[in-house]
Amino acid sequence: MLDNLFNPVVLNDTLTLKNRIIMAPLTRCMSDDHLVPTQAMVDYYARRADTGLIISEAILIRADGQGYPHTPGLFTPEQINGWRNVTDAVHNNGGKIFAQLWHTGRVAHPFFFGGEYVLAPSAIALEGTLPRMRELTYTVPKPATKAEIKQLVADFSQAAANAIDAGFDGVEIHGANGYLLDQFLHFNTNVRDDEFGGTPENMARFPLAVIDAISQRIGRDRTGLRLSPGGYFNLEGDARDRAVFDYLLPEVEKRCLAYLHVGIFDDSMNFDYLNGSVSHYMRTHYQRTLIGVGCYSPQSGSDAIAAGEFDLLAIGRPLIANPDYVKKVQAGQPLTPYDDTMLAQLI
Ligand code: FNR
Ligand code: 8K6
Repeated sequence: MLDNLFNPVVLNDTLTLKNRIIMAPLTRCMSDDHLVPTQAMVDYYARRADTGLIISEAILIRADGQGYPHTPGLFTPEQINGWRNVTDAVHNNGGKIFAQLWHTGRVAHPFFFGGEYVLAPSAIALEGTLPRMRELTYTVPKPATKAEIKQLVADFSQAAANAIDAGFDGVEIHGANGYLLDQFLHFNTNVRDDEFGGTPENMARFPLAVIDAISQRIGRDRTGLRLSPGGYFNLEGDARDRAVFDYLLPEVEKRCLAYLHVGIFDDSMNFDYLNGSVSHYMRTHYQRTLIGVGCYSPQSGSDAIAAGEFDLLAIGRPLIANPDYVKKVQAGQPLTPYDDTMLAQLI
């Protein structure tokens, strides 16, 4: 009884999706040395065009946002052209694709862009070494000045315009998983005492400025957002974060975006300060279209949609293992299990 996964869904006047299965954003570290998408990436995305919506792997809005090798960008003409090949191929196969716009903040490393420092809300370093680059430790970031914050807003907005130029159907603002926007939203990473820190209104100011700039630039119908109220990746949650998201979610709801997307790897995780799972918390505070994610099977995802826990189901790792995920689920065929060795290659 998975029928509800295959109902078309109207997001707004601009966008209708052919089913409720969304490809989750998945960083694959496969772009070329200029951070341009390759032909292998074109083919990889084109093979997944039967999902209701593909959300691209996180894409850098500018060079100093880079924290992992070979993650693609959307800030040079070559990168925009490279993405046009991807969006054309997806559209030719009848699919839709959003670009996930990304700046890693303190998770960036000067190694990648030849800079002197990385920007973040506050001078609090992430502990440990970079994944896949074990010899590099994270640096103490430079707290962004007001002028630098203004420039970041402008660069997010420009990247969104570049995404539309490149043929994307819209963008998802990456406000999740401990990267730059999320760093402003958690007390663990934001100890500012100016208008960007200290209170929920202040901590939400920069993320809301990015949301407003992008939705004014390309239209709110084409703007989605991913958030992680539970701190679980690249930063630690704090009971005080609850008030930040209690304030932010109604503010986001007022802005009538295309959707809001849960940022989590496993939705069975419970957070004391959210009184349960992240999706449950977000559903309680947000009534518009919500995308759930995190270790769901077709059955558990379909059940969660039927129970009203969220409206659309994003699938990550199973779509790495099964390019034909939608077809297999629809035909009741067994899925190939995911394992981490599959990250070495784009199938
Ligand atoms: C991710 N995830 C992720 N999230 C995001 O917002 N942007 C990204 O670029 C990535 N990249 C990424 C790479 C890899 C290899 C994995 C496994 C995950 C998180 C992803 O979107 C999703 O939330 C989780 O994978 C949970 O869903 P599944 O895999 O359990 O269906
Ligand atoms: C966004 C880019 C990152 C690419 C690396 C993703 C690697 C995924 C491996 C799964 C790790 C799961 C971490 C979940 C943290 C839960 C902590 C309780």
